[in-house]
Amino acid sequence: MKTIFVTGTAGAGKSLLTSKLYDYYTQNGAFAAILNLDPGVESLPYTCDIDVRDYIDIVSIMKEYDLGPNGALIMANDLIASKIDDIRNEVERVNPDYLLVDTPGQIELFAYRSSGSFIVENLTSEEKTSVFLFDGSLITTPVNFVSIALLATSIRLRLHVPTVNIITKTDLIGSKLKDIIEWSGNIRTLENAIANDADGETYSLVTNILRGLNLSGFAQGLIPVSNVTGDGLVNLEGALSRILNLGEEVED
Ligand SMILES: Nc1nc2c(ncn2[C@@H]2O[C@H](COP(=O)(O)OP(=O)(O)O)[C@@H](O)[C@H]2O)c(=O)[nH]1
Ligand SMILES: [Mg+2]
Repeated sequence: MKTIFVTGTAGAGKSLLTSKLYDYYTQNGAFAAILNLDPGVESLPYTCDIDVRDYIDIVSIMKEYDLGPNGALIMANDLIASKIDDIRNEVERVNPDYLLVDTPGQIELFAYRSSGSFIVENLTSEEKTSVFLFDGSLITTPVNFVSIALLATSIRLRLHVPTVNIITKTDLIGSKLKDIIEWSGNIRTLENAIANDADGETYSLVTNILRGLNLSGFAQGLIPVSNVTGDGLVNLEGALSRILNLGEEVED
């Protein structure tokens, strides 16, 4: 069983991508299953095979502990870790080739509380990877691009798994996609774009951050994907395979 954690900022398209990856693997003859880790979500664009909402109920937490929705979400995410044995048993019963894990809408609840990295570490001992979604509609300026890259790097530090970076919503951003691909491939082009876009103080801060990020190859191979048209999914699957299957891709 190979596990793929789908991460990214709120609204970046994690849940929709999870459903598209599920369809992609299923249509290509692989056995895929979805684990929803978002206790607060109301509707999802797929049917879950394993659902954390079967274990944790936000409304009861709000009532029982007299919490508002945000406090209850934080508590719910921490409680998930205490259900890890049950969740793992369910995953093992289903035992898919590919387990797709949709993470909570608010990524900070998952990545920056100890429960997230605990779940990533303890859900399975087999191959795992993560996909980080750069929301295409948020990274249309070079400064925003660097700030999301910083977040992606910070989350990678927290989760400790190999990560494939992708841009979503490419169907919405038109010719901006070409700029973003250029920024991601060439630090000089990105620095020039920041110089044209930002004041001196911002330029100095962002370019210093950028040099640090560049050393870690932060945006190498940023893959453009549209969850609506399906463009780029084949490239994403190829990149995931290179990590998970040492290059052996699912059959076409
Ligand atoms: N046009 C377009 N919309 C998208 C894409 N990915 C997600 N969306 C929409 O963006 C919104 C948030 O997506 P969702 O998957 O719920 O984001 P999540 O919070 O990261 O799980 C939904 O209305 C999706 O239909 C995409 O690639 N293109
Ligand atoms: Mg979601």
